Amino acid sequence: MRIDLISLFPEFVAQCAGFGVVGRARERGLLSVHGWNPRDYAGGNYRRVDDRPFGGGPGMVMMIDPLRDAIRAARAADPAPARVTYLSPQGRPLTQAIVRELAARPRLILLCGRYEGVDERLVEAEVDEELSIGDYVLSGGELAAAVVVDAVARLQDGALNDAGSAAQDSFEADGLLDCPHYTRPVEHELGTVPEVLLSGNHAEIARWRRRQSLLRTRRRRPDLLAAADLSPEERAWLAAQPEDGEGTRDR
Ligand code: 9WO
Repeated sequence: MRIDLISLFPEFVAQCAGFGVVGRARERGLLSVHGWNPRDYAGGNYRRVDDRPFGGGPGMVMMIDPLRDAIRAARAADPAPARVTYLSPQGRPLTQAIVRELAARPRLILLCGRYEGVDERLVEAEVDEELSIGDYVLSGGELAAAVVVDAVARLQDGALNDAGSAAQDSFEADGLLDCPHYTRPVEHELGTVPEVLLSGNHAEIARWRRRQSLLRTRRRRPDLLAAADLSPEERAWLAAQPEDGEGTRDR
């Protein structure tokens, strides 16, 4: 997959994509990340990319032409057509289902705004979809773009060392939260590893993990539970469990 970033700080996102699973995906040639800085396409002695908002008010708005020329340069760098995705709080909320859809495309062009935003005419003419990573305001779209890059990179074939690990993600599998994890030592002053995990009985372990996921999802994210892919047996089992089935900590 090829990802083009339109950003005043493209190296910021590229840096985020330099470590761990994403960095390895790039080393393995599964992913390339290219930055396009509107500043490089801005005219005049001052290379202006922003100007004051019509109608008044605080802050600045990103001008059309430097952004449009940067987007055109990114498009022209590869013959494959690409949609332009704008990261903004006004976008469609990002989900793992959308991540899967993005990860299957050959190319992404991610547009990162700064200041108070981008001239709406540029959005109308060039942007194909708007995505939000959550209901909060950042100082720019770059961190949101880095989130998208990370989430799609790990789904590229061969990015994860264990082929099953992406499929085992609870969101991937069925829209449930993940179960708890434990490693050595078995006995610790903070507690003991649940016995079932030491039993070697893989069917029992799978059932325990699944039930932990169900309890956790009900306690922490009942909204997800409503949409999750549960069997009638699982729904019945869960209904029979007390509501405080996941310990007493309030989280
Ligand atoms: C700035 C601002 C100032 C006063 C009142 C409201 C305001 N909204 C914004 C604003 O949305 N600024 C954005 C900064 C302009 C586009 C890029 N920026 C951005 C993207 N901030 N947060 C995001 C973002 C992107 C994706 N998901 C969550 C947040």
